[in-house]
Amino acid sequence: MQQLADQFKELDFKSETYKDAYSRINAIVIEGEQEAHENYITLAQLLPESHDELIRLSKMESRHKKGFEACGRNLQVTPDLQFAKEFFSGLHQNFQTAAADGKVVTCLLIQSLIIECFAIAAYNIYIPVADDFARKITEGVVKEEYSHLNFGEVWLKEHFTESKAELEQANRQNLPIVWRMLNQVEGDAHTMAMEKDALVEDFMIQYGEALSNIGFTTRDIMRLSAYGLIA
Ligand code: Y39
Ligand code: FE
Ligand code: FE
Ligand code: FE
Repeated sequence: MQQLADQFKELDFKSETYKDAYSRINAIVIEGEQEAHENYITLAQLLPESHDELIRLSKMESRHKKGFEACGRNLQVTPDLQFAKEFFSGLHQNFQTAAADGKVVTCLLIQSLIIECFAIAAYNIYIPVADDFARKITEGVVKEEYSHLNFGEVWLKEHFTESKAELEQANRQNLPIVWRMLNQVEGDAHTMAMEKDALVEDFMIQYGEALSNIGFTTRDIMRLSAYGLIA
């Protein structure tokens, strides 16, 4: 009943409650897009044969960032970028370490699978409850996120046999971090009419599909997904 009541409650985008939640969620998205931009530049260096395509993806990410900055300005919200940096620090650190070790499979799992699936889930859940300005921006962005996820899927599928062990290990290390991140923003997401259950469900569908496209069996996917639960 509470969910039904929430669903029909008008969202007041100008209220202090909404804007306070937005200052953190909007910052997370801006910081996420900035880090995604940097991550694709790093990946372009690690994968010379896909250099130009990855630079193209990195440029899309900076356009996404600009779009979401405009969404914040539109609501007269100042993004809490310090909060957002801390929010991403676990995945950021793991990506940096993997890149320094030349572990491209781990880098792709973190950015092109986990972070892209997180973005797709969040944007899909946000679109129906966004203000008109942000909805149009987010609709354009989410289409491109699917192409980023696709890059990771295609590369990892082509290198599945030799990547499998590293993918399992990177999944075990990073999936629990995503669960902790979701728990951290559950309250703010709720204020914006985005329910955690819906975010988790959408994330697991995207991530499970991606693992299946890469070559994992249903049995593997169940096992890999279970690491989210122990966060
Ligand atoms: O590839 C991308 O563009 C991803 C970086 C952007 C991350 C978006 C993270 C969204 C999480 C929002 C959490 C809301 C509950
Ligand atoms: Fe509620
Ligand atoms: Fe993006
Ligand atoms: Fe992306």
